[in-house]
Amino acid sequence: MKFIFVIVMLLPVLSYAEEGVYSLIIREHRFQPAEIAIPAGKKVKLIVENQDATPEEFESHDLNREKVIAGNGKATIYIGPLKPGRYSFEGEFNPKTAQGTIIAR
Ligand SMILES: [Cu+2]
Repeated sequence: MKFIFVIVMLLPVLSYAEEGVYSLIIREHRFQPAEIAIPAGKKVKLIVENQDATPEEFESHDLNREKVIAGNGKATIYIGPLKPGRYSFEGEFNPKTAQGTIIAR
């Protein structure tokens, strides 16, 4: 009985992991990693953690996304489903250094 209870409790966690969650860090006005590979044709969740003290804006014309992330803050951005290809994004407040690419394949 206890064993079944544990499995039921784990189910939401397992399905959450299957959804496809990707982490992106902003540090010293750069994205880490600068390239993220995701599966094409699937909706994915991108969690962006800004470790800088200043705000940054995740901006992507390719992905049609724009979101301000407070200094030392976090934001969740849903992307996709995407066709295979490369999709660039940048930190609009620091575009000289904050550049990245999503690769859907
Ligand atoms: Cu913008």
